[in-house]
Amino acid sequence: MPKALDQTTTSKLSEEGKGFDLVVGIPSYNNASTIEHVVRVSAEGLKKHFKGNGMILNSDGGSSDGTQERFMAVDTGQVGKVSFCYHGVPGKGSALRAILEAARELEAKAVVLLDSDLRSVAPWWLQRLAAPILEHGASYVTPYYQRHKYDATITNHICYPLTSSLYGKKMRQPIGGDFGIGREMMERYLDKPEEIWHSDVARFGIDIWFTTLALCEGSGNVHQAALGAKIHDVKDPGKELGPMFSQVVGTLFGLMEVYQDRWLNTDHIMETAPIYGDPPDVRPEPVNVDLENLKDVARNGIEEYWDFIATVLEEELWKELLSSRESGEINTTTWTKIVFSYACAYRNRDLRKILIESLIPLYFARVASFVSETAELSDDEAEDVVERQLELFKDSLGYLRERWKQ
Ligand SMILES: Nc1nc2c(ncn2[C@@H]2O[C@H](COP(=O)(O)OP(=O)(O)O)[C@@H](O)[C@H]2O)c(=O)[nH]1
Ligand SMILES: [Mg+2]
Repeated sequence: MPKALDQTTTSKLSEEGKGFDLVVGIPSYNNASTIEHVVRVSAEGLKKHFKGNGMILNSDGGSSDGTQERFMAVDTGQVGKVSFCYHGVPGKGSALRAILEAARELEAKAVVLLDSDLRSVAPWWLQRLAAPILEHGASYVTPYYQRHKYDATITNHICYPLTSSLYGKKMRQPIGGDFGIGREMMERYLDKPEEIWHSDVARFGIDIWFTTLALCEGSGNVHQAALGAKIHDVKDPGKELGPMFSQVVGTLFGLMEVYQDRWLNTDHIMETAPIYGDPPDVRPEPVNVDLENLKDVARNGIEEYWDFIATVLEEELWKELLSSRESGEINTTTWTKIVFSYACAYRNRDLRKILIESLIPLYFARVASFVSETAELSDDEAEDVVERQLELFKDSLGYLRERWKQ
């Protein structure tokens, strides 16, 4: 029985037929100005690469700007589409749960998820995200984009190095948002207990939850799809990043406990998940960072949480932070140990809120340091810095394991 879909939507879906090769799912919340392009491109992609054997779904969070009307107004020819409002905790995760339930009703072989604020999406993205599943036995596909060196900082400094080193599979964009999901993982996600959908998984924790479960529970391979540039609505880090950071990082840390058997006593050889397709030659749009402001925010936050931070970190590590308190920057070595220490502390449910709050200024300081360090570097050269940071995470797993067992 679907939980995030109402009866009306379920009956509407039952009129559409069953057994589609591909369902494209588009979550939205007030994306009227951008969703039409995503629908048009999806229809084109389904016709061109899947003989039209697919459907397009829109799972909306109760938009007040006419997003659903815009979605429905697009002429998609023979490709069917349905727009609905999901039920449950408001958030991206609930929207995606409803899409997976709908895809199960439609008996789709695979689902491709596309954000409704994408501008760079092209018809061939559908092929890249779905073919590894439909033709090569993959269970799950993450996007592989070329991004500007200052874009995707939660990914670069936490999700990518932590997820890759813990679970032994390098996936460059574990929270990229545009995913391919096969039947097996669809069922696994939907079979999880109801309480999951009352956690941050119902919000922006969904991406890292999808990826981590695919790595830890999936029986097939995980792949990456070369998609070129990701151009979408940019967020103001100062205003909008806080909730997203806490939902993503909180979910990631929480999953480390669930899947500790996968990393606590096992040393993986870290391998890169296969990249499907040639990365197109694109230059991502530059992201501007106000470095002085970032350092200020970092310094102020570190000051505010200084005493609490002292309770999380070992004394020696905390002392290393004395200079960061002045500079508003944190180097890779110190950062790695901070992340590991915080992950260990996160097992204490009572501290979770303040842990994440106090990690945010430290993370800003790491980003500030990265920005200074790579100011004169090209995107490719900055990428080497990200790779070296990942290597350091991997080489420091002993520190994490020791602290975890204390
Ligand atoms: N239905 C629904 N969709 C959401 C919600 N929040 C975000 N989304 C969708 O999830 C996708 C990603 O959100 P976005 O804000 O662009 O996040 P980012 O690209 O990861 O920074 C977009 O398609 C949003 O419309 C929500 O509360 N409800
Ligand atoms: Mg976006």
